[in-house]
Amino acid sequence: MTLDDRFVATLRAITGPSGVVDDPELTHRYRHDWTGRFGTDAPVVVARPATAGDVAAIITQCAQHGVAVVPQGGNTGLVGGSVPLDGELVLSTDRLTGIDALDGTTGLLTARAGTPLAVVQQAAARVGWRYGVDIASRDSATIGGTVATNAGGLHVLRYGATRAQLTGAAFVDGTGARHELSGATLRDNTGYDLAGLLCGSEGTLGIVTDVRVRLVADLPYRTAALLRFDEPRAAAVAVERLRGALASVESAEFFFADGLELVCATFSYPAPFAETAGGYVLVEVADSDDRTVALGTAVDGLPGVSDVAVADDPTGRARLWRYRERHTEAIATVGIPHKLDVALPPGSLAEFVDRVPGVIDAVDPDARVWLFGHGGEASVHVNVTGPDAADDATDDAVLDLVVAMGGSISAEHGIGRAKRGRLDLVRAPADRALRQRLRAAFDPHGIMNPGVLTGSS
Ligand code: FAD
Ligand code: 2HG
Ligand code: ZN
Repeated sequence: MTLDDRFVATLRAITGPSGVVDDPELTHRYRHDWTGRFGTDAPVVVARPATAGDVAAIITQCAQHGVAVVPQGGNTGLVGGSVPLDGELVLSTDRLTGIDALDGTTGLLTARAGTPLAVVQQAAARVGWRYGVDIASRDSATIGGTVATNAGGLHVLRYGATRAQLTGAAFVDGTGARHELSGATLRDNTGYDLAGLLCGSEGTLGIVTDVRVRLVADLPYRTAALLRFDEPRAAAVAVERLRGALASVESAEFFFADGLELVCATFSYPAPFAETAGGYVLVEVADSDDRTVALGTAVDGLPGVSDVAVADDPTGRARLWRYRERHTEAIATVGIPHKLDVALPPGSLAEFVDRVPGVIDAVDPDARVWLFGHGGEASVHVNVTGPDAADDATDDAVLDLVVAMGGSISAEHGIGRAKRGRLDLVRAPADRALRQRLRAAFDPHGIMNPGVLTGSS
């Protein structure tokens, strides 16, 4: 059904006048994704409920009238899953904000879904804890969005992705029914883990309205080291070794000289070393004692290291991290990127890094390839600039290589619209059918983000 005036009036009656936006100038930011690859110029209606009760009332109306809904948090997703490309209603969580419970003794925190991740992190720090997930989009990405995508990021190696932090959640399913999933305990083994199921559901099972997470200890000693390798391949081999080298490793990231040069040119940063060539590894350790010496020993054991920069104070560490964290923004200045966020079986990162440029060159010799990511877990962000936004040839070539090597077509960003046609590569028919039945159990009317994970959820 189209969103006619009568339905919009119904929404306004639920949310109040400021809770519905349909002025095209004001809806622009809800209609286009962060990458610029996915978006629409068609008229769009955005509902901005301020309470979980209003979310339930809106979804009830949508279910009754067959109106499809795209949930949206910070709209920083990188797979086109948060924008309304087929006339859906956008349900934004931007008024569902705030920390509702925070216990500095037990390390449990409850936040409303639209709360920015950075606000959750700061709240945890105020009571002497940390939140285990960190991503560069922390200021805009919401805690609900990180649940819906099962966001990974920079500390997965030590603390796991979002699913590992979640002890409970509240959500509204596709019929408008509200569900409270406890979360008052650190352990809960009473049957199906429904909160865990919401992680990575990409808005297809319902709207997450509240999130309960466990916090992690705030470790006072933290050291980061940026390593340069003359040989790019040596960096890819080394970054994978760091996972087992030290118990205190929190991040093991990698990138290459072309990405570093682009970051430095885009943001006018000085180069970290006299020479810019080869591959780079950024490793950070954290513990209750200083682990700098142990980190030095681990680095000494890595073949091919040619330069090292170390920092153990917040400013110095941030100076090293900016070379890695700002890749996404820097690449966006080159053109609309094709983003393939993939994982390889452990031990095969170097082989993938060797092979992927040739595979892309064979399809599009003018394309530029940028490789970086969470190398400690063989998780790679293959960014391709040059091909038209709608041209999937290079995407397909990269994903075919990943599948041939036994990898995963998404390590952390999800499937969204960008990869929905490729899920069949990695899911057997019986598996796909089971997932469809599960989806239908939460969303019997098929209104929840129907454009993502389609056909193969
Ligand atoms: P949105 O983009 O608004 O939505 C993402 C998906 O979740 C959509 O399918 C949407 O429908 C659904 N959704 C959103 N909120 C809800 C809700 N309350 N209930 C149900 N469904 C909902 N991701 C990583 O995993 N690791 C990274 O390191 C990382 N770094 C990034 C760096 C940059 C600079 C940028 C721009 C993005 C990065 N991302 C990363 C991607 C993105 O930030 C994450 O996927 C994030 O979790 C999305 O949160 P969001 O609130 O912006 O969600
Ligand atoms: C990161 O690790 C993010 O920096 C973004 O997941 C990756 O831009 C990308 O492709
Ligand atoms: Zn990432």
